[in-house]
Amino acid sequence: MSDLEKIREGVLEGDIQGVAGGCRALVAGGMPPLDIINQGLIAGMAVVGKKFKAGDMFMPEVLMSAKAMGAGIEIVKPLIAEEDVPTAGKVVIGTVEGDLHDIGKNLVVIMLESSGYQVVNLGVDISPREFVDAVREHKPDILGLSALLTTTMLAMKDTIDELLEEGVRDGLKVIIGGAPVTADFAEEIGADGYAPDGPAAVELADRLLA
Ligand code: B1M
Repeated sequence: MSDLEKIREGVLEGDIQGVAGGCRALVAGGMPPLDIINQGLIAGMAVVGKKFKAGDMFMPEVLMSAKAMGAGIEIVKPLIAEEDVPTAGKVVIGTVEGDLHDIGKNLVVIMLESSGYQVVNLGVDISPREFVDAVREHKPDILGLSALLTTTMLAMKDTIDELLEEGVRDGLKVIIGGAPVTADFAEEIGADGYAPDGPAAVELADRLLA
């Protein structure tokens, strides 16, 4: 097994020590940091996403993989200039107004970051106005809205309406998720897509930005 294969395998197995040690060894051996990230860490995480979708991995294992990947990134990232870090795109994400649930949204953030996205996590109870301000400030490719309550789902529509009214909807992809949310609801409120979980959110983001 090549050293990069070991990193990919370590990410898949959620082997934090193994991935960290493997990355250190590759850095010491002179491998370019971006190769370690792209061909080792991100490639490993892509397999994790596919296995989760196929039902061959479960969320706790996915989280361990994300942690292993994070351990590797911590070692490699300081060695590259910030602007050279590969980014799949920028995502601003938050839980909508009136909703304090953030466990699932934070899992989605971990998955997006592990897959190369730069993520600005606004937190919970974010008003339509705050989302608009964040879009103006951070200029993301994607805005992610999370809601766990049937009552706060409606704030997703308010947020999209506010984006339209404020003229910041053009060129922005809006994705939504959370237990009560469906693909039909996404269509109804004018979102660009719905994802049922973290790996699906990554797949959706990749598809929307392709
Ligand atoms: Co609340 N709660 N809660 N709660 N809570 C639910 C959601 C509920 C279904 C429980 C129930 O009654 N069976 C119910 C909602 C009923 C409804 O509206 N249909 C409910 C209620 C009623 C409430 C309160 C109103 C209770 C009260 O005070 N009377 C209150 C509301 C507070 C508020 O938000 N204003 C409340 C409070 C809380 C706590 C604060 C105690 C706590 C939240 C802690 C926190 O998040 N920091 C809490 C919790 C933990 C839950 C349950 C038990 C678990 C939610 C969770 O974390 N799931 C939940 C019951 C349940 O779901 N079984 C419940 C695990 C998480 C990994 O899954 O969040 O679905 P999930 O995220 C998934 C996907 O949905 C998706 O990916 C994630 C990862 O796979 N996803 C996205 C999520 N966001 C996404 C965004 C995307 C894409 C995918 O793109 C942008």
